[in-house]
Amino acid sequence: MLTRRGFLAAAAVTPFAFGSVPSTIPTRMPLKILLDTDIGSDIDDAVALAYLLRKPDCSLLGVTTVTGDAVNRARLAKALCEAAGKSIPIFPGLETPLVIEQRQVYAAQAERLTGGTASFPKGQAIDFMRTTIRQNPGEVTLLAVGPFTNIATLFKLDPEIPHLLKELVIMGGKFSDYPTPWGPTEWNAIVDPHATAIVFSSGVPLRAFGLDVTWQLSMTPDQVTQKFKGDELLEIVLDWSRVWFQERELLHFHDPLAAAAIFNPDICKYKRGHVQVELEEAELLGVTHFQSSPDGGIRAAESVNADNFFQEYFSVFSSVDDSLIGRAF
Ligand SMILES: [Ca+2]
Repeated sequence: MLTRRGFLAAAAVTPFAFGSVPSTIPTRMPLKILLDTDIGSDIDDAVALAYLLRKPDCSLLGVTTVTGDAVNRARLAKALCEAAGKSIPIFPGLETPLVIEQRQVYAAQAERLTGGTASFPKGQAIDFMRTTIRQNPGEVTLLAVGPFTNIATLFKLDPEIPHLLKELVIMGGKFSDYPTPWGPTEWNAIVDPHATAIVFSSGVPLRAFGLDVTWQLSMTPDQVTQKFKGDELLEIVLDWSRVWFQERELLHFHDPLAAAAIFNPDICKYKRGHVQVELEEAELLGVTHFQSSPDGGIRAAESVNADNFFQEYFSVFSSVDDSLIGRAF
């Protein structure tokens, strides 16, 4: 008979041998993640980072920031990492798009930060990503949830990187006609359209979560206030969300969906195809034209199970009221 001790030992060695194991035991080897983020503008980057920091089988190898005010974005990331008791390498990245003017200049949520100014390595974000991926060939998932300037620059600098990644997972683009307020455009894709084009044509194993799907996951300020209480990280995010809610009525879980789907891909259904990025028509720069194809290298989310997403997201925060988990908002 298998004793509890034997069960735990066996589960640790052969993690997939059992249908159900205690939640304190990782059910698989930690996944190696690099996060590239424009934390500090939309609040959802912080929501995603809190999840990654609490996810037991997430090995967060580092955080790079992108778009204007990159140092303040790094400060925000550092504040959450430190609150989680984790020492994560953080590098401010590129602040200017490859060709066009920067439209995302400030990290507004940095006004909520207290304490002194931290210092960060300067001009090393791309080298950091490159070195980390080369040291872990085939093992790193690069999660990009901001405009793609850093990623495109990395791919241009070292064209082998797309083939050394386990996967590039992005929040960006729009891949159906699902109604959203800005027509066919999506912010991450249009802020640096030339970078977006480089990423989609790189040949990297790419899973994309577009605005047409992420738009379907949202909470009101009251719901956020209710749900984000009881966990230190979520309470920090709740404080920062007040800056966001000064101008917006909802918190959409764009970036958290991409993060959660790394660990639980079945939250979404996907369609395979090719993406061509608009670089000709001035009004449509950065629009992502999706074409279905069974041999396409891009998997774009085409639907999301909201109940399953919220279940996965809040499951990592042990202090959140279980009775509220699994409700779609
Ligand atoms: Ca973002």
